[in-house]
Amino acid sequence: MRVDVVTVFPEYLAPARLSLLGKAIGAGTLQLHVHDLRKWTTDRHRTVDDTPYGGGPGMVMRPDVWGDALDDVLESLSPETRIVVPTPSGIPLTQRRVEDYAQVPGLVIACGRYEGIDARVWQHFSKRFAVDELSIGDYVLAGGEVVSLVILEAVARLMPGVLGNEASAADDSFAQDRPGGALEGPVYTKPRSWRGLDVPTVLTGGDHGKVAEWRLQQSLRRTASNRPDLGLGTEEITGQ
Ligand code: JBB
Repeated sequence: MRVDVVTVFPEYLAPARLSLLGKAIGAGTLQLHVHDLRKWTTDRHRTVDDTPYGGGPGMVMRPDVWGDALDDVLESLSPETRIVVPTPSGIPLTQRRVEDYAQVPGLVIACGRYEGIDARVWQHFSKRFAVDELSIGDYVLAGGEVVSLVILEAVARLMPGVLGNEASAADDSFAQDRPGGALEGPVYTKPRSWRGLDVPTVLTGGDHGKVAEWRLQQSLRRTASNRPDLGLGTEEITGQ
C-alpha cells in the first residue's frame, strides 16, 4: 500500500525507514511519500498558520496552504484513498480500524501542529474522499507526526511478509478472537529461575490444557485490573 504524509517536519518521519517499517519499504510492500507542507506556501516567511477566528489561544493552520498541498498529493491517488487527520478530538484508533486501513490502496495522513487545521479543509475534501479525524488516546500531542508513525507501524505489521512470523500478528493483545477482547497475560522465557524468581510451574509441567486454563485466568485478571473499561469484571475470574 501507499502512504503519503504531509507535515511541516518531514524529518520527523525518518524513523519510519528503520526496522520493520524500513524492511516493508525496502521490499516495496509499503510505499512511503513524505511531503513538506511549506512547499505549498507562497509568502517570503513560508507561513502555514494564523490567529483563530473568534479569539482564543494559539494558532490554526491555514486552509489555503493545506488545500493546495492536498490537491497536489491526492491528484494521482486512487479514490479509495483515506485521508487521516490526527487530532485529540478524533475517533479512536483501534486494531479493527488498523485492519481496515491495511485493506485500502492508500492513506494520506495530514499532520497538524498548533491548535489544529481550519475545519473547512475537511468539509471540502470529504466531498471526494473519506476523511477520518483520528485519535490515538486521551492526551494532547504537539502534532500529528508521532500519530502517523503509530499508524504506519500498526498497519505495516499486518502486511504479508512484513512480520516474518505470520502467527504473531493474530495472537496479541486486542486480537479480536480473544474471549471478550481480553488482554494478553504475562510471558516468560529462560532461565527458569532468575534472581530468586521462578517461572510459574504450570508453564513447565507439559499439561497443555492446564496451561491454556491458566493463561485465560491471567488474561482476565490483567484485563479487569488494567482495563476495567473493556467490561470484563472480576466475576469472569472468580466465577462469582
Ligand atoms: C495533534 C494530538 C491538534 O486538532 C486539534 C488539535 C488540538 C490540539 C493540538 C493539536 C495538534 S495535532 S494529533 C494528536 C494533537 O483539535
